[in-house]
Amino acid sequence: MASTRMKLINLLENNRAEYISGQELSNQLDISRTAVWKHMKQLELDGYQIEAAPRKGYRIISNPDKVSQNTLQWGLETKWMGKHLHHYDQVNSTQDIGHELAKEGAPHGTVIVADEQLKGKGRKARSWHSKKGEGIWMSIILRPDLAPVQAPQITLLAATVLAQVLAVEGDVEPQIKWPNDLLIDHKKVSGILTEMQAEQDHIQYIVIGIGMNVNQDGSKFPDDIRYKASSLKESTGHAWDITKLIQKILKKFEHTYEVFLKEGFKPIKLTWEHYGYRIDETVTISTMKKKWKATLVGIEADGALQIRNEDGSHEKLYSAEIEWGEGGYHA
Ligand code: BTX
Repeated sequence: MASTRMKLINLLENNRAEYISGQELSNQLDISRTAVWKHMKQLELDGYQIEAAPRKGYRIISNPDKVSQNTLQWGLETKWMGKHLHHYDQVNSTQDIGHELAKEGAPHGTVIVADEQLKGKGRKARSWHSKKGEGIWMSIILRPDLAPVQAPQITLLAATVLAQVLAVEGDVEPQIKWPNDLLIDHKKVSGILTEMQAEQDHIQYIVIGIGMNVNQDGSKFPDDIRYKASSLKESTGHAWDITKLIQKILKKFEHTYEVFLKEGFKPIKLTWEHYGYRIDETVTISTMKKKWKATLVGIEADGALQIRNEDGSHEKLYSAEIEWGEGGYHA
C-alpha cells in the first residue's frame, strides 16, 4: 500500500506541469481506476492539493505543509534509515512507541515521529516540552552490533549529526554541551535521550530520542525553561520546514553511522570536540565530594569527559555538575 502511494506521488511530482490521466496512472501502478481515486483522496487527507480535471486527469497543485508518513518518505534520500517510518499526530512519548516496536522486531533504522508529545521524556525522569508542530519529536530504533559499554558512542554520534545539520542548514553556530545538549548562543535547542535494551555483552536495540526546537517563538516556552531554551526560528529569524529538516537529519545520521562502522569512533570524537562547548576552557566542576577548577579537554570513547586539572593531571568524568561560567548555559 505504502509503496503504491509513494509511486503515485513520484509520478505526480515528476509531472507537475501536466495532468496525468486516471487511466495512465492505473496502467503505471497496475491498480484499478477506483483504487487510483481512493489514493487521491488519501493524499488530500495528507494535505496535498490535487486538481482533478475532467478528461485531463490529475495534477498536484501544492504539497502539504503538514508532516505525515508520505511527506517524510517522499524525497528521503536514504538507504535504510526511515524506510520504516511511523508518524503520529499525538503520542505520550515517541520513546515508548520505539520500545514497543523494537520488542515486536522493528528493523534497524525504524523511525517514529510525532507532531506532539504529551509526556515527552528527558534524561533522569525529567520532562521534555514538545508542543504541537513546533519541533522535531522523533525516535530512531538502532540495532548496532556493539557491546552495551559502547552505547554512549551512539549518543555522541547523534549529537554530531544534529550539530552538523544545524550548522549547514541553519547557518548557525551550534555547540554540543557535554554530554548531549545542542546549544545555540548558550541556549538549549536540542536534546538527546538514549535508552537501550541489552544482554550482558550485546545490545539488543537502542531507541535514540531526538528533540529539536524548531518553530517556537521564545515567548512560547514555559517560564521555567524560557531563559535557557531557544529554537532554530529564534536563532535565524524565520520558520523552518520540519519535514525537510527531519529528512536532512536522517540522511546525515545514516551517513555518519556508516562512517562510524567503517572507521570507528575517531572521526566522531573529532567532530564532537570541534563543536564541544567550552572545550579548552576552564570551568568549575563539582561532585558529591569536592569542587575544583579544570580545563575541558575532550571526550573519550566511553562517553566520559576528559579534563585537565590545574596540576596538569588528566581525569575522566562520568557524571558531575559543571558550572558553565559567565554568560554560559544555566542548568
Ligand atoms: P535532558 O534531561 O537533558 O533535558 C531536560 C531538561 O531540559 C528539562 O528538565 C528542562 O529543564 C529542559 N527542557 C525541557 N523541554 C525543553 C525544550 N523543549 N527545549 C529546551 N529545554 C527543555 C534531553 O533531556 C533529552 C530530550 C529528548 C527528547 C526527545 S523528543 C523525542 C523523544 N521522545 C521523548 O519522550 N523524548 C525524546
